[in-house]
Amino acid sequence: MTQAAARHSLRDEVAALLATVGAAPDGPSGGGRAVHSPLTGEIIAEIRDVSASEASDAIGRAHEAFLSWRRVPAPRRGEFVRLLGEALRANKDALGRLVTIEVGKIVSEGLGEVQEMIDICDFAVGLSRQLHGLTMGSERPDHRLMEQWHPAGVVGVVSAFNFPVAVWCWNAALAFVCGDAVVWKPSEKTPLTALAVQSLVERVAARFPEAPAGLSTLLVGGREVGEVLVGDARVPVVSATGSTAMGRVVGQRVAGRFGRAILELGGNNASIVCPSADLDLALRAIAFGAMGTAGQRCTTLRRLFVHEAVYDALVPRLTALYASVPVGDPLTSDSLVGPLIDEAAFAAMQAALEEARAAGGRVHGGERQVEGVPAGGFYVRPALVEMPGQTGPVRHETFAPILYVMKVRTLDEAIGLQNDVPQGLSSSIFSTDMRDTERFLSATGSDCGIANVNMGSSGAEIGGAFGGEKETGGGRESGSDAWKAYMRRMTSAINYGDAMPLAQGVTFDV
Ligand code: UN1
Repeated sequence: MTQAAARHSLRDEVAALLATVGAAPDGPSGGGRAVHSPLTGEIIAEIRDVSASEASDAIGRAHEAFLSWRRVPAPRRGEFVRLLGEALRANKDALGRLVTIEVGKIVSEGLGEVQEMIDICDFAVGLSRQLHGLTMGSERPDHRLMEQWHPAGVVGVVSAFNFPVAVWCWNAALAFVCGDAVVWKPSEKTPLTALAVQSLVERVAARFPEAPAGLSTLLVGGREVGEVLVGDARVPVVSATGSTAMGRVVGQRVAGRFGRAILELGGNNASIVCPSADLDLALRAIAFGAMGTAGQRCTTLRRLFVHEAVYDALVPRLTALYASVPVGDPLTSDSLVGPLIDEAAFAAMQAALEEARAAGGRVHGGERQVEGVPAGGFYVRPALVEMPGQTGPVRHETFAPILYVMKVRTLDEAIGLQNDVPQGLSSSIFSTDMRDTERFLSATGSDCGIANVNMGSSGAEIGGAFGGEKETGGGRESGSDAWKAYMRRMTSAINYGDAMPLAQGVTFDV
């Protein structure tokens, strides 16, 4: 096939996939935003941005939708999410393939992302019958003290390119069962998967009598559109995923109007390998954690602390894996590492590697790969960098497959180094000694939102709360009781007696 023919077919395939999920190709098309596939760099669609005033109008409609959706019983809202999960199941292959083409993930990870959406829908369906509050014993006679959770309002979701649809679904599935409307601003780099999902939601909503127009809204656009969403007081909850720089702006803006921000920002995730570790297992977990999704997960493993007793047994094997891992077209089944999202990501990776070299790092891999990969994409060999210490680029998140490896002498030293960065998302330990693992999970261990044992830092299940501390932003999404952030809590004291005793023994006899 000639290159021109190949180019033509990728664009055609995207149009066909969008049609499969019912997204009208003439939706917001014909506009000025060119969407590129990282596979080849080619333009796969052009779509139109919404204007700031269109965004504001859409928020108004979402607010109206909330006013009626909040009256629909929660289990019935759960039924809506169940149907969304069914639609996702039916369209898993098409949507997963679209994720691969728009983001560059390998096929298995594209499908995994859709599975994550299905999983959170299932979770939310169950949750729709468990939006429970507490009843507390009152200190006053003939009184009851209780709390209820009520829908919060419009939830704004700002999502990143690397999980273009799953992270929306973490937020949206919970928000829908919680009685909220959702307004979504996806990454500028990945509007097509968002269009596809929006189309599925609209199809479900069209068959669901209680679903009001405006329950789920997609706002394709750039920074101005995001600013409208973040600044609008009709949006009480803003859930934003992306860089720490973005989160710092969003968090302050939302706090300035007393809204609630759920922030899921940069990670600089670490694993510790102890002397007792199962090295075969550790090797596989580290490989997926550091190289999976071409190092473009917020949970990607970026720092590895290896005890000196096992350093020479582990690191040469890891280096050999790095040299042999298949990099290439993510649509083919033998690739494990697809392309970076764009040229800027490649440039940032090269700059970080330069910095690492200047700081005394020994770099294995990291160069652009052009042989055996589609032309036009930014395919790189994953880089493993043996560092003399935790300096320079090791302290930052570079969204690329770079693993910094450092030798440590004790677990205390490893935990200290692990925690001594501004970010606090995910972490893990490899050890078969329960004293190591319990210490790692204790209050004096990992300071991250996620701390795993004998597994990597990435690939969390939806059942747990997801998020991290410090510059990661402190928000929690997905499972456990993360739903509470999408509701408002009402505390009520009820006096069913004849007297009117005051709390704290206060007297006020009028
Ligand atoms: C992200 O990269 O923003 O834990 C989300 C994981 C995935 C989600 C990552 N379940 O790696």
